[in-house]
Amino acid sequence: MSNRQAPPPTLAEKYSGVPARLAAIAQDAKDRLYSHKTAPDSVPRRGGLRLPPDTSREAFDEAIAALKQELGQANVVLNDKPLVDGWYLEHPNTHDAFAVIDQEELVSSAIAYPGSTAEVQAVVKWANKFAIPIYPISIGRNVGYGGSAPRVPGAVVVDLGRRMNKILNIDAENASCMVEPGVSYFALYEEIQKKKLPLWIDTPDLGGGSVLGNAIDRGVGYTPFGDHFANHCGMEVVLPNGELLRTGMGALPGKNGADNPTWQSFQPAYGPYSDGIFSQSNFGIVCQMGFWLMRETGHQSYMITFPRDEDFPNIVEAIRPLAQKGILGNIPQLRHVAQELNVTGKPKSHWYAGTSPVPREVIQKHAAQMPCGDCSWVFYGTQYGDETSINSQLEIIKSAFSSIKGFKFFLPSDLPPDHYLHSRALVCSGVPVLRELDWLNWKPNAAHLFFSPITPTRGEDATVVHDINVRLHQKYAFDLFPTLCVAGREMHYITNIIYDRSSDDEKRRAAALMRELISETAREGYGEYRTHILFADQVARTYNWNNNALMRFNETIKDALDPNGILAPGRNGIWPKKYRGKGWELLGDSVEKVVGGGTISPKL
Ligand code: EUG
Repeated sequence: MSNRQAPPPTLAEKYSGVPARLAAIAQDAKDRLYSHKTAPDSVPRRGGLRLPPDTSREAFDEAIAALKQELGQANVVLNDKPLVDGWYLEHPNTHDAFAVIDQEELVSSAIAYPGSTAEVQAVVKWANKFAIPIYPISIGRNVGYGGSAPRVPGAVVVDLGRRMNKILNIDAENASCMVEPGVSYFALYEEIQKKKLPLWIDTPDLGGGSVLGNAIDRGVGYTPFGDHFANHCGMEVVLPNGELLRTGMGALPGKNGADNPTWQSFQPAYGPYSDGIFSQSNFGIVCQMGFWLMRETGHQSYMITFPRDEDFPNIVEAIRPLAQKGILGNIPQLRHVAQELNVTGKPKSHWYAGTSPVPREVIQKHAAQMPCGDCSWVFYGTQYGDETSINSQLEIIKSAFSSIKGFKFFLPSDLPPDHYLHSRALVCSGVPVLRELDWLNWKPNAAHLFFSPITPTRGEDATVVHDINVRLHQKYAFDLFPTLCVAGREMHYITNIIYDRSSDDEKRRAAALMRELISETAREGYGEYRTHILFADQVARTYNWNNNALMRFNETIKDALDPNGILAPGRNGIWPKKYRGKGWELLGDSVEKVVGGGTISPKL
């Protein structure tokens, strides 16, 4: 690579850095991404410091001075410098690095860095006293869903990860751990290797995220422990009034002031199971969280290709019984062959000269020359256990797919060393990597949005959602990149909408595409499991059965726990009383309308 960028931070240098084993890969990824960048690193701020809603500069300065008293001068920083998007390993905590609307809209006024749970409580009490909204982030790598950006412009971002990044415990006997918000998958993995423990972590496709943050956003990984929220055990939470709560067995004090010995062993304890309300919500700040770890085991990843686009429903039908019987022990991915092109890290222009979506026959022509061959769907699976067991599982799987004519089975040894399957094999055995960053070489200045509906694992339902995606991606002229994470009863049908963040036209189309995807799939009865903060209002309002009973319930909880409405207003579409009915909700075409100019911040 001719243009060498400054080296990305390593884990030894920074809690959010990359392990030494991936330093060279990270450098290459950075160099490649920056080689496509045509936009400047930053532009001068037009608006200057963005104040919290209804706050004068004078009141803000007084509040900030008080916060500095609590946390120390160095641990409160004004967000008044030019905004730098950076990239995955050097990401901002000031704004959404993948801004869809004006870069200066989803911005904080300041960033606070608490160093302990007690300091988080102090920040919360401060926010109540000064009526300033706060927005907690763990590491801030919720890429494609808003990153580290607050939903309310001018909120104070509480960056938990920078000073709260300890692995508090790894219990090798119980196969569990307890972490703070700033512990990344990379950091947890490296610590377990260092201690030579026979344990696996579970990582999502990219390893730089927060273990705690991903779990409370109900993210997904790819070992048998891939449901991150389901595999957590115990939380310590600061409530919006500053009170401190332990959930599960943690509520029962251990002997002589110790933590309860079963805090990481038994999830629900006694009484209502409260943990769920602290996921995808704005009801509390999770400062510690326990996780179950998997015992290491044998594993074998493989790839199966299917020849025709129309095989799609039959593939889904074949997967369902395999998953329900537990033959598939993890969450496999089913991808369209278009992804075989983009996971090479080569730009779209390498494959196709036009600006329209790459035509199907062009994808076909290229795929025919690649290791996957001319195919349509690619299944990435992994089997677990000892060799004999894996081999018998693989026979069952091949036999199940044999109803689909022309399927082809590949082991990693059948494919060249740079093929994506080798990366999949790492992720599916709990080794966090960076390979998925290659998607972002598709376009110059690339950013992306995830559209993430849930469908039953049934061919008919999956086809409805897929057909909507095919049609609407064509309508808005985006390449369709579906990745399906398939379980026995449901699948996460994820599409990655990749746009050039220097183009208002692309951003407007991406936002319009999202909005129409959400509304069309909802009309058919399907809903998203997670979404970008700009679409949270729309998604939350699709869950409106019985006159919005669920949202009214959430609002009741919100108002009881957070009467002043200081904690992450608008997160997951939940607005505190103070904000409701004043035009904060982004519904209809309000996101598209403010692309290229305008504000999402009405008067309170
Ligand atoms: C992916 C999967 C997700 C998600 C975002 C991205 C996969 C990308 C299952 O959830 O939310 C390759």
